[in-house]
Amino acid sequence: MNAFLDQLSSGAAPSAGTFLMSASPLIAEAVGCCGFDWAIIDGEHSPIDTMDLAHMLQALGTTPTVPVVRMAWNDTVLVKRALDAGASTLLFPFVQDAEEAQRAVRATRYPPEGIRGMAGLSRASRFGAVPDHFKTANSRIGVVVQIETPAALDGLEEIASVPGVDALFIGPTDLSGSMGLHGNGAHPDVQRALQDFARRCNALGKPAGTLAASAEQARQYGEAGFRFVAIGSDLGLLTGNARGMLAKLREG
Ligand code: 3PY
Repeated sequence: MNAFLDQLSSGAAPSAGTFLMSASPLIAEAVGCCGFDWAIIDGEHSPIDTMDLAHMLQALGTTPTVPVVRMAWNDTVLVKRALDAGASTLLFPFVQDAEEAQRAVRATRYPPEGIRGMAGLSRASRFGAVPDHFKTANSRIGVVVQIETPAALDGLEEIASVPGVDALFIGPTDLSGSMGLHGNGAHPDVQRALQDFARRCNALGKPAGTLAASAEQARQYGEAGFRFVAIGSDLGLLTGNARGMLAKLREG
């Protein structure tokens, strides 16, 4: 009932995505035409607001790439707006314990399972055209929580066991920051933590995801048991290629 979760349960591991940070529906559509299984519309580290989000969802909706929306924070009001705009899979940054995971899940569910506010005329209900929207919407929502600190790793089993937590994503950069390693996701201690995370998620029967810097690293993460891996971002692909091209030109 949820396109992202369906991919995780049926696709060959790992499924491949990328981050969309440019707040551009045109770029979202272009990326969606490249063959990614899914793309994370990044509401945490970009200027994307709710209207940008609605337009980017419209654009991705014309492509086979499934949208995941990363919230700026685990905030009930922001969740309500993202879901009303038509998001159906949400990624929650910086979830620290089971209570925060529970709060995230509850924000995504209409009563009685949760506290999502009810509005009849939203993109989510096709402006009222989806029959029984309020009764059926809960079963279409996917919740992915992001693990970014040693404390969250300590409580991984409790967080993953919260009903409604469908998958877990480990952020190598923030994890390295909280480990005192200054954003160095490639540090051996961070890489060991990632491997352990994937192993434990698999033991719990929950799909593990992360971010890779390259296709080669994404393949290695797949071998380590990750089920979904983002490779870079629209801005990273653009700036990386631009800098590489100019460096080649200027050394020649
Ligand atoms: C991280 O690597 O910390 C992330 O949050 C991915 O964007």
